[in-house]
Amino acid sequence: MAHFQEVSKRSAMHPKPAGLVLEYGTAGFRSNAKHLDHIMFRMGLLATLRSKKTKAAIGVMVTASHNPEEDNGVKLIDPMGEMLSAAWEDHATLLANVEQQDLPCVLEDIVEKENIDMSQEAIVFVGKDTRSSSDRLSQAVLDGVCVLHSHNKDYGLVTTPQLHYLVCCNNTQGHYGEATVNGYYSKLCQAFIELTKNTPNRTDDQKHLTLDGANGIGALKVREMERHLKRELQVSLFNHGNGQLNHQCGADFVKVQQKLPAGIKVNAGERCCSFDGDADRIVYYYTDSDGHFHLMDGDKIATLISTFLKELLIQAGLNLELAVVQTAYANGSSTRFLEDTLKLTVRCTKTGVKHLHHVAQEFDIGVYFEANGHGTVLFSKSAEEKIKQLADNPNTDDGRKRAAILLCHTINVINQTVGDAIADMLLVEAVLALKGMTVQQWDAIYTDLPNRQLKVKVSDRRVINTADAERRAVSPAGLQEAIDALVKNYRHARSFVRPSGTEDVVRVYAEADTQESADSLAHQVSLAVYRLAGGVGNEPKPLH
Ligand code: 16G
Ligand code: MG
Repeated sequence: MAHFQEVSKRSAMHPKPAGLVLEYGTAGFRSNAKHLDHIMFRMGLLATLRSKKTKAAIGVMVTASHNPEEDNGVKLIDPMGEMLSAAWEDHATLLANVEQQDLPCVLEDIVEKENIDMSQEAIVFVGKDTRSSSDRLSQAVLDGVCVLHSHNKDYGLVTTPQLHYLVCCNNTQGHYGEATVNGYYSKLCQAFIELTKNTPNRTDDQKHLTLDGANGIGALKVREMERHLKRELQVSLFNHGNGQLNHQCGADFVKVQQKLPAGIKVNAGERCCSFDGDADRIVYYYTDSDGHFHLMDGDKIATLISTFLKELLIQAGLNLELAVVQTAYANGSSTRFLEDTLKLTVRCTKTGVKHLHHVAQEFDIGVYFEANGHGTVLFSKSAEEKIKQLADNPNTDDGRKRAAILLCHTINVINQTVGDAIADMLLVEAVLALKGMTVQQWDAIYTDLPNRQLKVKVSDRRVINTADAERRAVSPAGLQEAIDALVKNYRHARSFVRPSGTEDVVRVYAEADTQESADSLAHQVSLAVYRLAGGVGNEPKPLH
């Protein structure tokens, strides 16, 4: 226990509320900020152990993303900027829930199990979002880091993807970029300027974008980035911190409500986008002259980007496998377009960024997006090398060279460590500029099938188990058969249910040829869940 004597004393300053049990879920720990002080301290400890184990910098981000202002959360970032490995998620849950007197024992167990050399130096990078609780909570993380005598770098206010980038830069000795926030802006903005510099017909309208910053960190950081863009992109920023975080604004609100966020002023036909509270999600939209709202969600963003990449690969004459990774929530029309029209490999995974990220790593180029706007593009090392060699080869003909150079700049504008609203925004803007495409033309690539998402409360959502990337329910008995029978009554229909990883509910998704059908199917499937999976409260009511 010798290593952890000080921890024992210090942890008394970060008491665990009696009876509180939290789990390291799809996006780390998340709860009301009042309950998180001990979690933060303990994640400071765990990050230090992870750093000793990996002999690399580890990130700790304090944020609750799109949750309301009163919540907060924390997630750990692994050496290459990826999400914490699954085995360590279990350590995190264990450490979070142990009573204070047993904390040294659990730490010893982790050290033993992971064979950690405690004399190894450690370094932990800490970042936070703009929530009023984030300051206090990131101090608690730093307290945990310091009690184990680890080095730390407190980056203060940064977006989640910026911290992922900073960790990756540090651990690749600057190969991925300079490990500063300024280094991030200059890498992305230089690539953006290079991409757009040969689009002489780009009008002022095309250079202008309206952005809803969700009153969060993304807004602050876009302001900071502006001078690097040299007016090649002019952003009208709304919800820049003048209102409440995520309240009637932000990517989650716009995606779920399918309407404009509060607090923005925009004319019909103008291109807008929304970030979420920690700027790792983005959706685009516009309203037409009839006042109809048009959403370009993660599926449409993935389609635009993969169309662009496929064209460049053909122009460059490069034979690299390009694949798109989606979840069950991807609109059926997007999957059909990607497979049938673009002739790309499409893979479906379980919900949660880390699942998509891992599958995308299997391809030369893996585009991954969740419908809710989380996503990025991954290039394998060998794909990057082939592209660079082609761009640098003096014998490459002009057409192929131009395409290879554009691919090089595309690689640099993307944040390959994790989905990044700022990087994705710059990439989408560059693609629209290069293709001379309006937001309306982009929207028209395919038409979404009408769909509906509902939630059902049940006494224990763990009774629902799924298979086939959450598209089929294997328990409780009879549920999948009931869903199959209902789906047969509608045209172009599909439906699935899954237990939420972030809320105590079962989620229901349905799509069909008309909105009425999608609504009716979603309701009937909700009833099946309610009846077969232990629904609580009132029976779900029809939507109409
Ligand atoms: C988390 C995930 C997100 C996923 C969502 C699903 C990350 C960084 N975030 O926010 O990818 O879409 O959970 O929530 O992985 P649900 O399980 O409640 O439907
Ligand atoms: Mg987020």
